[in-house]
Amino acid sequence: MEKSALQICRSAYSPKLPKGLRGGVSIKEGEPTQSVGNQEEIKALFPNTYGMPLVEFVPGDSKEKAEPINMGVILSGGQAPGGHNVICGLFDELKRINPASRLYGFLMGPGGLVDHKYIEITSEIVDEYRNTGGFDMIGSGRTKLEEKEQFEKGLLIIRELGINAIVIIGGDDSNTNACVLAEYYAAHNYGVQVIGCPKTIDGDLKNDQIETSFGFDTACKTYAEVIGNIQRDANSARKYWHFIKLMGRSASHIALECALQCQPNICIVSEEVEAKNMTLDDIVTYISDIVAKRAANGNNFGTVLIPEGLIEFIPAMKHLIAELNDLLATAEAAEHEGAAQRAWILSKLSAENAAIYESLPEGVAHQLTMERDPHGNVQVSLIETEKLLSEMVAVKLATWAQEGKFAGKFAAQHHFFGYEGRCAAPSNYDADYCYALGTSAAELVANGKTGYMAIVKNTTAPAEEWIAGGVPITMMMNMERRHGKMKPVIRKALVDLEGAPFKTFAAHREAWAEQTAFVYPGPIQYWGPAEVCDRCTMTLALEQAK
Ligand code: FBP
Repeated sequence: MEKSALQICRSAYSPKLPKGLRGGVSIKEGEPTQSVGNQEEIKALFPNTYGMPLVEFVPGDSKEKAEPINMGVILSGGQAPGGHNVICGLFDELKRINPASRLYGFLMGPGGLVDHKYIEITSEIVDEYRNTGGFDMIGSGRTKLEEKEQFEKGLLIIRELGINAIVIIGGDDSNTNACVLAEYYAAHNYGVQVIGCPKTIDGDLKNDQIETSFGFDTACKTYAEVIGNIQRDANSARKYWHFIKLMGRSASHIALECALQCQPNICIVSEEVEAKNMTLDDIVTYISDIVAKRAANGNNFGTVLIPEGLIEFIPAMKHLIAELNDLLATAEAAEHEGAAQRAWILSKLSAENAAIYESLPEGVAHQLTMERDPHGNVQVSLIETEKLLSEMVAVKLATWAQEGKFAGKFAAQHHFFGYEGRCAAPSNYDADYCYALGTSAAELVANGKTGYMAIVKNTTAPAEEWIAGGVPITMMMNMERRHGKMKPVIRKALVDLEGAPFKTFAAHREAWAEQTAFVYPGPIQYWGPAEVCDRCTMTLALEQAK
């Protein structure tokens, strides 16, 4: 594979490891743990993996004489910068523990385990991918690993390759499934350990034990760079309002972090929209008011950040989507396409939802009916909320202009930043964090653990002071209704409206709306002063500030 000059130099970067993971590693165990909710139900569902202690790695004996470990690794779900470094950390630690250890990569996600598609990851392969973005070393996929038949089929290849442990690198759903798999293999005494690793650019896999999911840092910095560039363009030409949709399937962490970094005129936070029971018209009015106020000061330009998941947080839209989900799951749905589909949907929806559906621009209404993902979710990345909002703002401003309430100009540009950031070359934070997560996961396996997620804490301090260890996945679980059934799941972390990141934003947003207080963060830096190159996200810094 041909490499750019930056890639060549960057591949020589040695990720910084916490003290506890350098050389010989010992394990320190805490008290037994409880799940965050529904303790009795979770305990009954996970009798073999419930209640295990938190663990921490501290400097200790070298494991050089330990038995070789054969491990399989799976990348699950959306790409996130740093995934390759998790694999590099796993590989280096396994080889350090015993050079005869082997690492197998299952191809294209969890499906690779079930379908027995794999490669052996060698030092040549690992060296090719050190500190690179993407998941292309082994590919990723969204197959759900949750059925006993899948677990048993996976076991066949696990036995054939003499694998002792599987590491699943994924988000909340994939780690929930990792826990189910760990419990299943433990209950059957198969002698196969399962360890999870917290990944997702969305930043919604975090809690008291997990400070952040990997990839959030790099993705946000990448988006913040281009948002900053757009803001500088907006402030130079002074003629466009830029409507920028940002990834994040459900939670608004990415939009909020970019707002903290860039100080746009407007940032919508889905969780606030839901909490205040706002309608689409309320959001449009809020944006239009700010456009009008800025126009009155001669500023016919600005930026609006919109979280990708917004549509599902507007209570009325949520009801419409829920009814559409049921409708589209019927056999009859397949008989109607194009214009006929629209008419059929309108004839079937309740009067209230039909009225909302009809009021939407046709393109957006159609986007709401497109194919669901394997988890049954609307593919929000395909819904052009940025265009929906700007079109509705334009209509409102035209009405206000007729009423003499708006005398400015309004011209909009649209952007969607998502895929641009998911495979960016990892920042120093993500490169270091991921390498430490991989090293921790290998140590959890070496110490006989299963049903754990690798964690690294204290990451706002310099990397050598980071604290690596593992958390029992059952500790992060509670029961939630999913697709009509109560299921054990890891709690998804939405934006906390009482948390420091949102409160900081809320304290400044009025000033940012009226003034032009743009910040231009510039590109991620890999070499230079630590305060530039090693800084974490503002979300994490604010959350961890004592
Ligand atoms: P994960 O939660 O699997 O990490 O993926 C998150 C995400 O990047 C979302 O931000 C986005 O909505 C979605 O994936 C897009 O999925 P796809 O890659 O299938 O288009």
